[in-house]
Amino acid sequence: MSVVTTQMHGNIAVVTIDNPPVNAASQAVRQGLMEALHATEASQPAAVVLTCAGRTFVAGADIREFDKPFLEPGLPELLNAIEGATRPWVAAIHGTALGGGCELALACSHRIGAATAKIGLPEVNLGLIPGAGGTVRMPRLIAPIEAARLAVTGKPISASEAHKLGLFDAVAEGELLDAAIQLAKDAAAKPLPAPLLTRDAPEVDRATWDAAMAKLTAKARGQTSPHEAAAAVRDALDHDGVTALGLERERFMRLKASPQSAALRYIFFAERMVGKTPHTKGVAPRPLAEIGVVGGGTMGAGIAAAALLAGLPVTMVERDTDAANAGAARVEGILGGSLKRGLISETKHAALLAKFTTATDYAALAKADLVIEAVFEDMDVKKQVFAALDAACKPEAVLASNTSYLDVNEIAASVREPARVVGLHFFSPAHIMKLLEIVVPETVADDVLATALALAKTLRKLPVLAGVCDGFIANRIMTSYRREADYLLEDGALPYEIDAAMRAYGMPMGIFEMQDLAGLDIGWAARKRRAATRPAHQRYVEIADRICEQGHFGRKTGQGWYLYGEDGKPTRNPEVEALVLEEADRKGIRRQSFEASDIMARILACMQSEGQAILDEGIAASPQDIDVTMVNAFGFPRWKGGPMFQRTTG
Ligand code: 3H9
Repeated sequence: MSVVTTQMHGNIAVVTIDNPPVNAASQAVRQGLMEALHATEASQPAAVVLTCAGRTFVAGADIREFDKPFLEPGLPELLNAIEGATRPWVAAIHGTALGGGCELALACSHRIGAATAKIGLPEVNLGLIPGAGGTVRMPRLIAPIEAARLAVTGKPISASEAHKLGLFDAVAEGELLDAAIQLAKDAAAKPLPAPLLTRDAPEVDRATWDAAMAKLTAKARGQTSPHEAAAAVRDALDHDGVTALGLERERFMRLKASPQSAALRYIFFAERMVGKTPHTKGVAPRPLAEIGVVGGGTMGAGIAAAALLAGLPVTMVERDTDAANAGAARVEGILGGSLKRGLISETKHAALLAKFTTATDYAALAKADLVIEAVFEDMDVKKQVFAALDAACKPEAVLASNTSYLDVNEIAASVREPARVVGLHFFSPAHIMKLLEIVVPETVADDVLATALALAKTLRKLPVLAGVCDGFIANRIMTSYRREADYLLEDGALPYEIDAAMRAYGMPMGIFEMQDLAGLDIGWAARKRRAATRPAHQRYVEIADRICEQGHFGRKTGQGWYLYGEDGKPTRNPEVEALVLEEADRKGIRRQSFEASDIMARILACMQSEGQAILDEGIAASPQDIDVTMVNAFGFPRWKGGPMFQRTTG
């Protein structure tokens, strides 16, 4: 069947695109639309309604075609032709009209959205700018700064906002198609609006514009596409429509060939690939109606809040009433924050709290379908919790550990039915961080794994599957490059230099700032735990231990790798710098100076060799699992794809 079909509804032609899953504007769709345009230009219906089958309006150009030879007709030519139609074209938008889909809607003479529709120009997230007139037509339809906001931030907007801005002519109250046909009939009775491309661009004062763009691009760090998008919209204001279209095209083609766009497209598909495993193909997950959480500390409370915000009832168990109350206060704090920021309504806030209970007896978890343990990182403590869960929970309940390092095989072996144990490693703050490492013990049942993946989907998390080893994917690699950063200290760099090199590379934070933020005591405890099993030949740097021995645990004690004043800003810590020199001296190391690029080369090489070891041992199934983890757990710059992707680009 053709991906584009036309049917008459009275004297209105309804053109439908049907190209699952997201109606991407593939060559077949472009070809089909061009034919539909020619046919309707010949048959002259009163007007044309353009709609999509399935879950969404066109969600963009077909990104998979970007690496293949180009095939006619191009999207820009098609959209110019649609804009030149002699009959009104009404885009009837449901789901998400994104990128090329939004540009297609802009080429139509009218736009109507379902109340739940979203529209936007997310090309920047793929290292691109809109390439089919989005930066040129949008500022000729809505306020130019709002047009730039869409193109620079890549964030889609709701139907009501689109209506308010003038991007939608109407929001459908009932059936979208009926409302679109009505709008088409009304449009047919009036003169056609002038094509956007032929309109004059509004004047925007240069200083106002520059200030607005500086604000919009402030978070771009090393990513170039947001700056390019701002410049493209500016071009569109400074030139006539046709000239601006040519400039936009040149910019788009240059960016499409850029390493940043290659990396961003790679990570887009990688994020959709991970979390898929042949083990769960066709396997039904177990029910997930009630969740239990053991432990009300930062992690337990974050996990409970994440589950509540996803609509799941949660019972939290703590060892005594005081701890349960403290856990409840943490959860309430998180939900209160969501209310304050307008993310949830008063009614929803009250409904979520009504679904939350605390208890001090494991018997309260008797009905839970899945329980996540988030207690102190100690194998004996974990085993005690699992023994209690084994006794209290129903036999089919899934038992999960939020451990970030410990041997989940050993935890699984400690219960009567090891097949129901899985690792669910959340990242802090658990209600915000998208990544969820699903740690797969040898004994896990396929439907338990399917349940863990189903939970990730319900919580809108990004699941990555990891095998069992010390630290799994994320913390194993982090431990390894933290160690390399320690070697760099002794070899000649100072903490602030290493952090600056990492930030310059595009990480949000350096490794030492990050440790100060998390608390140095956590890593210290882990190092003490591993001391007995550390290979004798392994180089060991004692500087972090020395800092901890003095009671300095980072930000929370006002001192760590850095000093923290009243304003909380880190400043260089001379004591630490003296300690670094002392340690190097004690070991007889001749310190040398490092450029930022040398520092990053060593850290990156270390991430890559640990990543390769993780692949060789089968802990991660693919380089994509490692890259998605590094980008989402530690802010490895998305526009560099991840450490493993960097190997392929040289
Ligand atoms: C563009 O338009 C350039 C133009 O300005 C100029 C051109 C000249 N192409 O995310 P999901 C696949 S650039 C190909 O899991 P959801 C996706 O890989 C584009 N494939 O679903 C997945 O495949 P699989 C601008 C695509 O419901 C499946 O569809 N547009 C595309 O969570 C389902 O995707 C964008 O950047 C595509 N464009 O979210 C929008 N999009 O099943 C990108 C998706 O094999 N897309 N696939 O794993 C999205 O943001 C989300 O997919 C969307 C749906 C919100 C639409």
